[in-house]
Amino acid sequence: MNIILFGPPGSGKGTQAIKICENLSITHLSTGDILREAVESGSEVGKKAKEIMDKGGLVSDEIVLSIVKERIAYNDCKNGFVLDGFPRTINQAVGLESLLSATQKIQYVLRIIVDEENIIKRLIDRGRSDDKPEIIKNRFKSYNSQTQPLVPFYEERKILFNIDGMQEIEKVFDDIKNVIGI
Ligand code: B4P
Repeated sequence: MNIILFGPPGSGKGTQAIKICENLSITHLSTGDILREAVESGSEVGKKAKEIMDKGGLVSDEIVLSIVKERIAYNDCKNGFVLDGFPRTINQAVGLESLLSATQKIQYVLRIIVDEENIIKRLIDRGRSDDKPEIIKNRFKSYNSQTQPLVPFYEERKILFNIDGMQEIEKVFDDIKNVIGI
């Protein structure tokens, strides 16, 4: 099974991706985690990414697509994967369609819905380096202008499913299990 987890920053994509992957024994691909690892390693990609992530912007489509292209070709993705935080722009979504092979179709795009007030509270409580009020504001701006347009894109393909993300973690997971039939 191949799944995309979609939603605003801090909606719980990473939290639910871990649970889905454990349950189905499939691979978790988080572009946020991969980019943070690149930042830690101090690589050229990491240096470019850090500047943008520190401001709450989106890393370039070119960088993100090349990371996903490389990673999705690994053997551990053959049985299925959860894309967590990718795609985040129409360009990335179009790029993803062209790099998936005929046997690697996306079956579900799960859109986790949480309102802004709840998210701000969650992120402030988490306290990651990009969870500061000014940066969170910019992450929302990026989401609304660049990522939100993916909703009609996936609605047209009839694979978008809305999940109420303002419930306890286990309840959110129960709703996901119902949608994907596990
Ligand atoms: P990400 O790492 O994707 O992070 P996120 O959107 O903030 O978090 P997520 O939705 O996964 O929330 P989580 O489960 O952690 O992105 C970080 C940055 O990387 C971006 O701003 C961007 O710069 C860059 N980037 C990543 N992908 C990119 C791409 N494709 N293109 C360009 N740039 C990209 O949950 C948050 C908190 O809420 C946690 O503390 C969790 O415990 C809590 N929580 C979760 N579910 C809850 C629930 N049901 N109730 C209460 N709390 C809950």
